[in-house]
Amino acid sequence: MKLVIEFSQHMQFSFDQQLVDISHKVEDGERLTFDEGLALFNTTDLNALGKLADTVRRRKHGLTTYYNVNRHFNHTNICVADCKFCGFYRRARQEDAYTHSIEEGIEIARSAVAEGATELHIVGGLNSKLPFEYYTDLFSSLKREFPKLHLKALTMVELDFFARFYKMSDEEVIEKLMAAGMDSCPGGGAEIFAEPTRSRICDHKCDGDRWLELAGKVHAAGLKTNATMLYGHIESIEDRVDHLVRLREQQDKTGGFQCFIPLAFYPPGTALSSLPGLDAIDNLKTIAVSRLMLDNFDHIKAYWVMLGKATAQTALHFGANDLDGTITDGGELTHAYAAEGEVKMTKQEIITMIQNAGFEAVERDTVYNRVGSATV
Ligand code: V47
Repeated sequence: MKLVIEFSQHMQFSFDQQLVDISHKVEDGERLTFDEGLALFNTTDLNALGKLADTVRRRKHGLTTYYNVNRHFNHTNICVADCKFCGFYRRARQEDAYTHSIEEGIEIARSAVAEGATELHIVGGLNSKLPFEYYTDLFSSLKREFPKLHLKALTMVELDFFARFYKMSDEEVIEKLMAAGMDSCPGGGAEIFAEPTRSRICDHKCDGDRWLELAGKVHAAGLKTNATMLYGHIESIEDRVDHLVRLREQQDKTGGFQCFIPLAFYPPGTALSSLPGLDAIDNLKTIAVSRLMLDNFDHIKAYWVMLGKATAQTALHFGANDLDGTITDGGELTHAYAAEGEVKMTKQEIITMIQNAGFEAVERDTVYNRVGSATV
């Protein structure tokens, strides 16, 4: 009770009266409404917003901040979609279109494992030149060579494409990929669910309801998935809050999301390159509002590659409890959206970043089991 009173008194220093009311709900662990989500985004009182999100973050995780040792493998950049925000994809006939062989995938995994990676993050374009067996062979070959390497592979958009293109049921696609070695799914492809915004930036992709439906089916099959939101392009604040509320509703139903990652749009090299991109204030606000709205998500990740290191580190005080990974040598997609051009960190760098922010660094595996110790 004392905490509530103290916290409420703090909030009286806020010049935004709406945050005072919201703070009472946050203290009582009550769910915030759509309109309260809008109010959080619209506040200019960044300190009060950060304090609220930090309260929830500390209640859930104390000082613990997670990172992992991982690597991205982008098997192909050939894609039949035409997403306006993407600087990675190519058409099959373009000179710099590529598809990695399974042997190349194994070599990339080998060097990642040698550097201590516990996770391979595998995503690529929607490539109509590849047979479904490419994926099952890739996963089973990787598992044969590296049985302990966690394959966090394929977005809901890729699974949707497989079901339609290879004419299989969703369940069959999921079952075959799991049998081959898919251990969990990353959160990409969610972009922004709200229409007409989604159609304007990625009209060849499955819609928001379908993305959520597939996530539910993967959860039902027993795998964890992540969720993302691409923001800072042409979406409205209402679109962002709608996205968070729809994820929260899906999580109530199937419970398999382990982590939410707001992805800051990086315009260079995309069809939307004339847009200005994001500033630190909007990035920090989006992390904080995500933490406050997604009461049924355990983890909020500040993805340092897209946020930049300084903002990601600051985000640990705005509700984030995870920085993603060392990435060792990011795949081609990672290079396409890296805000500061950097795609890898050493384990010591990431630990120092967390400790200098006043938190305790914990290495995790993909499904948030602790691995190793916090020192190298
Ligand atoms: O779906 C593409 C986004 C996503 C750009 O699950 C862009 O742990 C910014 O989902 N600017 C792929 N973003 C990356 C992704 C991800 C990354 C890290 C961890 C996890 C996880 C997932 O990247 C795409 C799209 O939303 N994206 N282009 C761009 N120019």
